[in-house]
Amino acid sequence: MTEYTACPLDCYDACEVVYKDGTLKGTANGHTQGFLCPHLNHYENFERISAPRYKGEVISLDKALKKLKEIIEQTPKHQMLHYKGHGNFGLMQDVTDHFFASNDNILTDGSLCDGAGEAGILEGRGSNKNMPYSEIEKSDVIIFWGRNPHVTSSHLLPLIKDKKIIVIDPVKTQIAKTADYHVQLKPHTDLYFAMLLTRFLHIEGSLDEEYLQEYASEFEDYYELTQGIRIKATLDTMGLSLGDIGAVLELVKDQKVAIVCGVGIQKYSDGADIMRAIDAFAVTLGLFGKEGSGVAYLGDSKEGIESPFNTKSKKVSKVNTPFDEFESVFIQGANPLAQMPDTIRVQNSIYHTKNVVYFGLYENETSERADLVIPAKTFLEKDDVRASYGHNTLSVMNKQIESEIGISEYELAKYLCDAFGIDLKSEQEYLEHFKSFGVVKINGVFEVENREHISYQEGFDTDDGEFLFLEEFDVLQDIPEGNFHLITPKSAQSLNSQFNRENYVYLNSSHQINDGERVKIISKNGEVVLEVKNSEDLRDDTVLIYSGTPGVNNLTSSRHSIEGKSAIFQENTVSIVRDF
Ligand SMILES: Nc1nc2c(c(=O)[nH]1)N[C@H]1C(S)=C(S)[C@@H](COP(=O)(O)OP(=O)(O)OC[C@H]3O[C@@H](n4cnc5c(=O)[nH]c(N)nc54)[C@H](O)[C@@H]3O)O[C@H]1N2
Ligand SMILES: Nc1nc2c(c(=O)[nH]1)N[C@H]1C(S)=C(S)[C@@H](COP(=O)(O)OP(=O)(O)OC[C@H]3O[C@@H](n4cnc5c(=O)[nH]c(N)nc54)[C@H](O)[C@@H]3O)O[C@H]1N2
Ligand code: SF4
Ligand SMILES: [Mo]
Repeated sequence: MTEYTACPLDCYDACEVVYKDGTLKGTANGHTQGFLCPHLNHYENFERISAPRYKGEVISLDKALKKLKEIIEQTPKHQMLHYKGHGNFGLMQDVTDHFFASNDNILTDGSLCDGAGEAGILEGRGSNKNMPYSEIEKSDVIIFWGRNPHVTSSHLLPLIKDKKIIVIDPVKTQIAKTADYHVQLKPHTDLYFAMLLTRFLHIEGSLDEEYLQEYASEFEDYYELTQGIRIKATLDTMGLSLGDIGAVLELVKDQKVAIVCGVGIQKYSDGADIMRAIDAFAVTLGLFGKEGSGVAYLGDSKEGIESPFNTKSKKVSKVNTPFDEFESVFIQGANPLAQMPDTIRVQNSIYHTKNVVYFGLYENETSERADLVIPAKTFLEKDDVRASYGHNTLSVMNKQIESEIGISEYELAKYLCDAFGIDLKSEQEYLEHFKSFGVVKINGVFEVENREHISYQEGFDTDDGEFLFLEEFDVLQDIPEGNFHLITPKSAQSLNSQFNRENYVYLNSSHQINDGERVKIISKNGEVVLEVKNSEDLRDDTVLIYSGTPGVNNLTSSRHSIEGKSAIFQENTVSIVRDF
């Protein structure tokens, strides 16, 4: 048994791990550099579900599996839903899709995460090929645009020590505090900021003309579009000045620039357009296809890896899933009762589902509602392979320990496939299949073979190889008086709803509400009561509640983004009520 495995969590870093004498450490080679993060450092201290239960009563695993089989048998095929989240990023997680798809049940599509931004990338570039950490490391200047590296990608930090840093974020994040320049813009105004940067780059005569001729010949039309923005009025609404634009342009001109975007920019109905406007700025600077330059976002962690599993099925969206149309739902690696938008809708809808099965590690809102609870094995107790959406490493996850608790995804799928007469290969064959997409590179790192380090060197993947610019946009509207932007970024203490969850609403002190006072936050969709913490890192028009905070999604809407079938967690504005 080798002591090497990898962190299973939904995280850009996808760290490789050594498990020795009962402790987890980062591997010394590669970007992990011997360090993990609080989630993995304390991984084995978090209390997990230790036994299956049905209707509140503890039962044996055998009985739980029989019960599951019975539920599936008794449910009409199109009333059986498999809802899968991102609790574990191992590629073997999808083995259960194979069972449910082959059994003619329903799976989900859509995104609670990066879907809107990805749609914008696909429209502009024709494909979503990411800029990996190894290229970010070669840049001179980094723009962290709606991305919080100290919290969500801390292993990037050692790679960018001596670089110029620009941060574009409504919050004065830790990286913003030491950055060369911080643009603390109003939430949901990035589209205008990106378009203005492009317009002024042209005015200053700093375009990469040759590059535009070859790969983005429609630029003049786009420039005309950017002229539709009323500069002064727009900057006033954003809370910025011309000086902010000048400062950013000064730092990026004639440099190798990596624009490192996160999901913060695109949790809006027009998230695709926002991402596309940022891409357009990068195109205007000629950043694609060159070493140490480009745009990093959440890549597709499965890029370059073919699935061996059958996943062909009818699908319903995971953003506004109509649970009430299903007699039974099997929920794996997810906590939809906290993490889906519009929790009140979700609660009302899932109330009508006769059999809710939860297959996971921890107790939460969803396990509490579930009729049948089946504990999973942790990543230390099963074999797997994972890839990353931040870099190109393919990590083999070797089982480290045996445990009496729970069942792995493969074993559960095997039980069901045998029971329903569906073909399933051996676990080893699937693991070998996934490993076959990797190759050892000169630096010794095992990487996904078909992923490029520098993408778009021969132009874009659109029909004619050219970048496709946005053709229209809506004029910036300010939010109603007395309302505030709600932003819901990631917390350092939790991974969405896993581990230590936050319980606060963060406000700027201009509200003159003391720490510890409980206030009611209200949106069009619902309300939540939380204790206040003041933070000078916030703008006075912005209310912050971290993802994973119980009740945060009472406030969010289950509408989809215009493109990308994605959730729009930050579209709703909120008001604050005291003395309720
Ligand atoms: N510790 C920890 N790590 C995580 C996670 C976690 O929950 N905890 N979750 C994982 C997951 S699922 C994901 S998808 C990634 C996401 O990781 P990130 O991409 O870093 O995502 P967020 O923290 O949601 O948002 C990043 C930044 O966007 C800013 N922001 C919010 N609204 C706007 C806006 O309108 N414009 C701009 N310019 N910025 C804005 C926020 O203030 C925040 O600093 O992190 C992963 N890693
Ligand atoms: N308001 C707001 N809501 C958000 C977000 C936001 O920024 N703001 N972020 C969204 C984003 S980006 C994402 S990705 C989603 C994430 O939403 P979810 O995918 O629901 O993620 P988690 O809350 O981390 O819950 C994961 C569950 O997986 C289970 N689990 C962990 N490991 C395993 C395993 O090996 N096997 C099995 N079977 N189960 C396991 C754990 O018990 C845990 O309950 O949330 C979204 N919701
Ligand atoms: S930084 Fe991310 S990948 Fe690394 S140990 Fe922490 S959660 Fe896992
Ligand atoms: Mo995510």
